[in-house]
Amino acid sequence: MALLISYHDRDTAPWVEAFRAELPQMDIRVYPDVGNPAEIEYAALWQHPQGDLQNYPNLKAILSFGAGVEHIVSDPLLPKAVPVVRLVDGAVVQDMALHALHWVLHFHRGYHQYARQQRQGQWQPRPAISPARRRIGIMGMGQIGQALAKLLHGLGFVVTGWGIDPTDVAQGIGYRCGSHELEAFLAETDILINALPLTPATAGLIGEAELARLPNGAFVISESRGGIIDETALLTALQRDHLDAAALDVFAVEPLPQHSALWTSPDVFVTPHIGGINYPETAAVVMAENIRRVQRGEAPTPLYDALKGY
Ligand code: OXD
Repeated sequence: MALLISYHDRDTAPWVEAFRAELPQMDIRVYPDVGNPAEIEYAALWQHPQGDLQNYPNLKAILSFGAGVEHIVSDPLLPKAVPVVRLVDGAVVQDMALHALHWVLHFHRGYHQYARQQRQGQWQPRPAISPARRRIGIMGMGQIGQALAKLLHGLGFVVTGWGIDPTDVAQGIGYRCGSHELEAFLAETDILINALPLTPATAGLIGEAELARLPNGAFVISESRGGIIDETALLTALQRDHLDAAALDVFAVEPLPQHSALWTSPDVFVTPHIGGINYPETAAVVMAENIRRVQRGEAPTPLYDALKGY
């Protein structure tokens, strides 16, 4: 019985240590030192070499190192009968909420403008509004969206979520759902936050027409996946001053290509997909518990749902 770790571009030593602490009986292998492929029963993956999963005839579960699983399910040779398990770790949920909160406060208080003013040696307090007059729209009300909504609502912001399906939200938080409510949701959003998973239903969801629905001077924060907000349309809306600024942590292509105009736009803040940090000491606990569930004959959770696309 072995667990294979295939974690693209990461130091796997802390992960091996964390999994050993959680699963002392498990033989842990790190790709490409797979050993006998027939012994691999579990695979923990982030951007594995496509087609590789075909080599393990006794796989019982595939565990993602992230909440998103498109890096796994896009593999055309994915073994269809093996469950794919998303990673929902409270520590990452909290980090993602804090990442978005950072940018909300940054834009809400105009710190991006003060940074510019400092470079020009300009002492000029700017007009400000209270949180109670700032409308935050969160696309995607999964665990991250819900945690963020509660945090922002608690700070006095006006918060509305949007999602594809109906869902329950905490008291005081608004919710709109479905494509027929997207326009209205965007029209009443001063700071738009993208916390949606990338699925066939969300790919390219926010293009030129949708960005045009946002009020003049709106802000965009994207932290779940690129490919949902059209980057060219976003740049155009910023250049035309319809939008004020954007903070992007995720991109259609990662790493963000050197030639991308997003790097040099004065209105765009680029971070390299660091919104949620994956800590081995918390994530391995969640992933190991899922492995134990499979060993006990129970379903791991949350499972990738091919119909929903995440
Ligand atoms: C994730 C990520 O999917 O880190 O969790 O992007």
